[in-house]
Amino acid sequence: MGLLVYSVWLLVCVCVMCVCVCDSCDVKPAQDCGCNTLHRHRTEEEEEDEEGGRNGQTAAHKYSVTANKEFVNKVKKEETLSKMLRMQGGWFLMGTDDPGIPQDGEGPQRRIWLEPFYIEEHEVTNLQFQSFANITHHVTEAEQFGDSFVFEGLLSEEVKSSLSHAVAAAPWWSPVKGADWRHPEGPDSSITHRMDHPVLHVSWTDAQAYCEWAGRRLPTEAEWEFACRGGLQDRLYPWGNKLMPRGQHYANLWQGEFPNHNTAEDGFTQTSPVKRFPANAFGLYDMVGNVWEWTADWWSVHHTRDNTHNPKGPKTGSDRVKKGGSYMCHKSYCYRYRCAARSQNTPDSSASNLGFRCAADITL
Ligand SMILES: [Ca+2]
Ligand SMILES: [Ca+2]
Repeated sequence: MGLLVYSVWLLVCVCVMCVCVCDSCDVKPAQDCGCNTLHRHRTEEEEEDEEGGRNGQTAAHKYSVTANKEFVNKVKKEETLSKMLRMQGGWFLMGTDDPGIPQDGEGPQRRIWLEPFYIEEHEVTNLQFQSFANITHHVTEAEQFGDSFVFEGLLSEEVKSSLSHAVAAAPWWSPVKGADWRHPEGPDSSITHRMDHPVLHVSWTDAQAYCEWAGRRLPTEAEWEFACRGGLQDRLYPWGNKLMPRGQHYANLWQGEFPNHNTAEDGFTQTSPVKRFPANAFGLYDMVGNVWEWTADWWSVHHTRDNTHNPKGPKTGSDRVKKGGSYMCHKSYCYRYRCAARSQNTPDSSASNLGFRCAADITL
């Protein structure tokens, strides 16, 4: 009996000790030294490496982390991309026999057949390009070169005083050091309050890279013009022949005297948020005005009058075609905010009024 009582007492003591030790395990180390809060800030890759090592997991675990990251990026990408609208294609009249700027190769007017295609409903925005750059770490050509062209009227006095030279034929353009898509007017500017504005300072190559990442492509010039015309035939603008129907502004252009006085009667001296002006009959925004848009085609001013199917422009060239004009366009010097109008730049050029939108084939 005495032995039994002693055994029970011993058992109770051991249990109590267990509870005490366990209590101290749970609470004391954390309260005493705070060791569990010590860690360095590491890159995601370093964290992945350590996690793999700590868990004794190697290739398989790293693969699942990579796969997870890829999945997250895929979701981010899908959330990022613009809505695309289906264009029916078919025959349409491209160009004009009444060119506003004949030397640009706006004519002759010719019959073009297009297969159906998709095109994005608005210009690619800063927010969208930021997602692309964050995920892919794409470095634009302006960032690589260290400068880009900015309209002088937008520059701060500080940046203006640092300028070395302007463009002889267009003195309102200056190459500005540190101007890029994140800093549209040079190093002292930002896009923070312009995330829904079109991205600027992207070269044709940058635009191409974005569209490729998106699983899309740049529109051909013919596709872009078809989309611009909104089903209307032989009209100047995406909405008709009158620049301001019922006295309303239908595009972000320049009002006043270029280049010294912009009255911004349409509400904007610079770019505007996408979709701020009325869409055309196809539901597409800012086809003319806001920013110029890169197309896939090489530049040529010579076109055949012959009926053509799905033209893709010349096979080679030195410049790429851009369409639609920008917030800087005024009839007095740049009457190019018409669907038939066109202009060009070298594929590595970038500027504070040039952006893009993507298109895609329809795969059934
Ligand atoms: Ca304007
Ligand atoms: Ca545009």
